[in-house]
Amino acid sequence: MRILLLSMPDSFEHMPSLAIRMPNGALTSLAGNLDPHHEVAVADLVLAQSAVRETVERLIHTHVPDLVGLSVMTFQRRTAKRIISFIRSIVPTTQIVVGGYDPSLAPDVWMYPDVDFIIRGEGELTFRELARRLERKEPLSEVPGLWYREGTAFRQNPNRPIAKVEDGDLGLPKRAARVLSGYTVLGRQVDVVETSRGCTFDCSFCSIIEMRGRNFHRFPLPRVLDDIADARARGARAIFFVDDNITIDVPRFEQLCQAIINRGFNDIDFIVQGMTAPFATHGATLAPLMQAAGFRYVFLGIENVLEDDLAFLKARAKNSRQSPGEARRNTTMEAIDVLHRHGLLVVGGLIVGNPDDTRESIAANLEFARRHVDWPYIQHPTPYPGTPMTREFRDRGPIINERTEEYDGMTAVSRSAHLDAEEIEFLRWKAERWMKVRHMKTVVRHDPGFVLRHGRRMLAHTFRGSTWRSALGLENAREAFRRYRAIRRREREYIDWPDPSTALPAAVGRVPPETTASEGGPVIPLTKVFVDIDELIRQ
Ligand code: B12
Ligand code: SF4
Repeated sequence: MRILLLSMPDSFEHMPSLAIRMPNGALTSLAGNLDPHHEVAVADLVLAQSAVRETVERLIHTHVPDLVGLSVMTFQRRTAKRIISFIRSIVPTTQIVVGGYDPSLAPDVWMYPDVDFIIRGEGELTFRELARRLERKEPLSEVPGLWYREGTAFRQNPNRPIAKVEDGDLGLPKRAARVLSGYTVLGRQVDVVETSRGCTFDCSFCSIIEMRGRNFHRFPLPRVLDDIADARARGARAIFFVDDNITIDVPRFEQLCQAIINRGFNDIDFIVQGMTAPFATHGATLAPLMQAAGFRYVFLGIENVLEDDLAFLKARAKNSRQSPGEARRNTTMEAIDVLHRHGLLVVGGLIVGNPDDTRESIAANLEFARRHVDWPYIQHPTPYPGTPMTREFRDRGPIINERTEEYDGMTAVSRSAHLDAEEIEFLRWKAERWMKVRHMKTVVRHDPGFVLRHGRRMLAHTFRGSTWRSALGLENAREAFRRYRAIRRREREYIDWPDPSTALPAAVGRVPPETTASEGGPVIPLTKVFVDIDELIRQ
């Protein structure tokens, strides 16, 4: 079969595509686990953000796929549906399969005529079986994890059990299947590698538990090293370990660091995410090993610095520890200190705008980020499908925005008891830009060439919406915020194609639209936005 796998172009505020364009690890893993005779192409559309429609059209004409697979997060839902409807307009017979977090956790919204298959949960084995059976024209009713269209209804097969990754059930990702290039973190070619899957915690905002239950599975370390070697041989100079929670097993993490050093892979910049408590507890041995292995950024799931908020987010346990004879204490500062002492940079993951948050509680978190983290990754609580927090939000009623394309974590879509959503977002936006500017010094030291070439555009991106008047305080910051939000809305129009929900009935025969669709106005490529803002700043 000829198979085309696509990840969506949508990116969000903390990952400006000018500086960060990461591959989607799911697609190469799916490709690597298909039977080898299939011809498979992987295209990460974040690499073609300003020409999505043209790129999809070209890929369809070049690869002439029998099956197209899309990987979709919730905030990418609208774009994915538009892309599907566009693909259908050029090749009506191609079969369409969707997978990833949104189709897995909100399958209802994917059961419509343009979609043939929904793969729920882990995808490799289900997808392999689907391709096999389609090719052999065998029935699909025995394929766990698969929902598929039968006439006008969807048949819903039972879930597939979690893969035994420790037993070698899964083959290595197939990076050779990628057909677009340009992956980068601040000018260094970046790749993603998995060392484990799953997490045993149950933070209320996290999708992982509903996706796969509470469990932790380790890939064998020799396989992980082969995977790193493959990414490195293909030019990666930065690698993001996309494990849900690598810090669940610290001794193994330390072995991994040692193995990286032994194999001489420590010329790579590694990025990893984890909880604060393991770093606080084991930092004295773990942090120096990480430093020697080449780790550079650690994404810390701090979530919040106030105990009441941590309780709401169910993130207390992972952020605290208790020594014998002592009261349980928060470990955030200990973790940050030990990482900093060993030259590691902290990306501070915080969530502000929780249902009981006041102006003061948000300010306390923002001030903490300003003082202690290197790069702020501050988000608002977002009701992703199937999470315990979403259920609570639906019961308590604070959700004010159902436009899932804005569920990127940076748009406040719920209010607190004391503040409306827009005010919450404004407070974060106002504080965060300056924290990002401060980090430029560190970036210049590590990647001077990149900053020299792109520094102005990076600043322009961070300050979208601002003018000299607002910078000098001659204009209310809320004006700049209003412009920033308008720019964001336009940026989200990644493909000029109508939403299938509204357009399908009229699109019989599927005629391309003459004008740009959408509430947000015409598509403005990001590059143009940068130039406009540059121009604005020049004035
Ligand atoms: C690494 C990661 C990132 C990275 C890299 C993203 C990338 N380029 O892939 C970064 C840091 C950039 C990131 C950012 C964001 N992320 Co993120 N991220 C993750 C994380 C930790 C791991 C994802 C991963 O690579 N897993 C390894 C691969 C192999 O597994 P997988 O993606 O689950 O794919 C499997 C199945 O889903 C399925 N599958 C996936 N796609 C497809 C497609 C087809 C056709 C098929 C058949 C099957 C299939 O099969 C795959 C193999 O088994 C997950 C959390 C988690 N615990 O998984 C969150 C997660 C995916 N992110 C999430 C979100 C919301 C975001 C952000 C919007 C905001 C945020 N919270 O940070 C941004 C936006 C990113 C952007 N595009 O700009 C949510 C998604 C929730 C949802 N319902 O949409 C998750 C689940 C975290 C959470 N909050 O619960 N993220
Ligand atoms: S510790 Fe991380 S991966 Fe685990 S449930 Fe909490 S947020 Fe999700």
